[in-house]
Amino acid sequence: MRERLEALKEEALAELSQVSDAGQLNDLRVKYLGKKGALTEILRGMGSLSAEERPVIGQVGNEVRGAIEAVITSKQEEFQRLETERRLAAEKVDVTLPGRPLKQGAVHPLNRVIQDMEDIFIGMGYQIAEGPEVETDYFNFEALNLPKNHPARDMQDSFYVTEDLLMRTHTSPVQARTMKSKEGEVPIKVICPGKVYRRDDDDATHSFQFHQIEGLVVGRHIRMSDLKGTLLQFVREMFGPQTQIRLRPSFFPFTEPSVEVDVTCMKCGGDGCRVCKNTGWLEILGGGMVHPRVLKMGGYDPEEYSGFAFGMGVERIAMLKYGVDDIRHFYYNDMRFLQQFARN
Ligand code: 2U9
Repeated sequence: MRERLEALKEEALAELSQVSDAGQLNDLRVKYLGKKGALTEILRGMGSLSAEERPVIGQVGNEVRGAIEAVITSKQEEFQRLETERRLAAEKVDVTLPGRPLKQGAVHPLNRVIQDMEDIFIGMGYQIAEGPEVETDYFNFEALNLPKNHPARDMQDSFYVTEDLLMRTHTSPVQARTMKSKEGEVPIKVICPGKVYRRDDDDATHSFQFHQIEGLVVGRHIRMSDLKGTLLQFVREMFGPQTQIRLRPSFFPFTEPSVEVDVTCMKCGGDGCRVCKNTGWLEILGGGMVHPRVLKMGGYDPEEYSGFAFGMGVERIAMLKYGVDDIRHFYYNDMRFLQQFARN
């Protein structure tokens, strides 16, 4: 029996020395050391041994098992090491390679114009107010002196959500809400930037959705000259210190008197060109003294308080400032267009 065990050991070690992968190694473990393996098979014959021989052969059996196991373990470790080396080589990263360049984003030109305008008005002591884009009939029209039969309330001109709710057609309801929430306190100095909606066919100068910035000042002794000075300061910071303004009489339901405001053409400096249709002026603003009825509905006694308001379209100003000839460029998100506004 001892000879058979020694022979098994020699055979196993010889076979193990030829093994080239973990699968083969496991097969040999089963073959020699498994429950139904060759070693067990031989040791099963121990029953026929004498009491003296049994522990001796048992010892030899253990030595043979130990020798085979030792080789299997060391082979296993070797295969594991090779596998780790293989994986490390395969997954190697060259940290010295230059990185892939990340494209840097840029603020959208409309947001940039809004930010510039906000900065100018903040510099004059204004606060920024925002409000909902889905508005009630009351704040969008009624509180702004646009009564029920007013043509601007035509269903055809606005996006109605229900009979009483619509997409706001201007940012003026934000000022109306501001007055209500201030509960008669003065002064009010706010600008309201945001999206507005008109039911219109899109073309080069119209969009069903666009942006406005409107302003409202309410206090004691607020006069038309305050509006004029404010707007002059604004356009000089926005378009350059040589910019002039020109006020023409106009009409809005929420202001009385009302004005349309022209600025020196920023393309030709006032000499006359294609952009200003040879007038030297561009119309970019509207404004006026807040209508007494609007003050009253906002909770301010028009005998005691007065105010001015103004409004402008962000797209129009951005188009004039950057020489963009089609409003739709702002909404296509074409990188070739947007990239031109990146600050380097
Ligand atoms: C309240 C009181 C008065 C807001 C005003 C304008 C004149 C105006 C348009 C210019 C071009 C908007 O983008 S545009 O279509 N706006 O001319 N907006 S006064 O007057 C208000 C608003 C709210 C409570």
